Amino acid sequence: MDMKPERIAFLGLGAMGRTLARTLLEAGREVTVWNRTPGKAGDLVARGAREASDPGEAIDAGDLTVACLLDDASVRETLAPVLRELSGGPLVNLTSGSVRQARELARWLDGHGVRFLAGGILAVPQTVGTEAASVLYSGPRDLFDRVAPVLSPVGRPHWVGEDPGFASLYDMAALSGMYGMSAGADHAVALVHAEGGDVEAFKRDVLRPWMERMLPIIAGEADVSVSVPEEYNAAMQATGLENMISTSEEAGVPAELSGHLRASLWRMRRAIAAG
Ligand code: FVH
Repeated sequence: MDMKPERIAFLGLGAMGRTLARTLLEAGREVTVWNRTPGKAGDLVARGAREASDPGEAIDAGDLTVACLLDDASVRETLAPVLRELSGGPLVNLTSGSVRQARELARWLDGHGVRFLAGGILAVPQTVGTEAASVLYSGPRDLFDRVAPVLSPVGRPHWVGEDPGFASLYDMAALSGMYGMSAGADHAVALVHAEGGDVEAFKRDVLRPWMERMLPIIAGEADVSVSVPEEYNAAMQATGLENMISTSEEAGVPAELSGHLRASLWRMRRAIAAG
């Protein structure tokens, strides 16, 4: 692969795609953009991007193609007519999708001679290009080593393995953790609100400092097994969870929000039953 890192073909100018393309331009990359619906490239063109009228024209102008589209279906729809242009060249897909979709996409592209790196963006448009952004990649390590310095301005590159499904896997798993934390915080606030507590003071003085102290422990001890560390008193923990569920029921907080408590209680009871 003879890649001049600064020449990037960028497919997809949604909220995320536009931000990524702009960040790469600002970092001095040469970017040719394409979007299905014309008219979204104006500010990028003003910053020095070239606008292509179809994906093939963009791919021809770059040494590295990056796709950031809505979903797997839109990626396939966009790439199917231009597989010949892509052949031999590297493609990075920063479109979110499932693990199976990423593996099947990799097989499909491999069958057409396209060198492929799967990606998962752990950022929102507002954090792209900042310390808070990272991008997960999976696929051939040598390809990652070449591509990572080119795309690093958008977010810290992090390779998670050869399996093309792993970028999606780690992305979706990390998001699941985040949504779980968010559901937990919503539940806590709903309890305080339902019982007449001062929600703002609770968030500021109790919840936030508590969650900050607990985060390293939660992240470090998360476990796929249902076993409980020896030092835990499982019966006491189960009683604590029952108290949390009773508090929710008494406060009339919707059961959906306490689903994670019931799941934890189920795990704890299984661990107790297993001795
Ligand atoms: N925005 C975010 O906060 C999240 C952060 C984490 C990662 N996601 C994923 O990034 C992908 C793109 O997200 P986005 O925010 O840019 O999404 P939209 O603003 O909705 O833009 C979608 C683009 O996809 C194009 N598109 C849709 N369908 C097709 C199709 N059939 N063929 C070709 N292009 C298609 C759409 O084009 P248009 O509607 O303007 O013509 C936009 O360029 C996504 O996977 C997130 O999950 C973002």
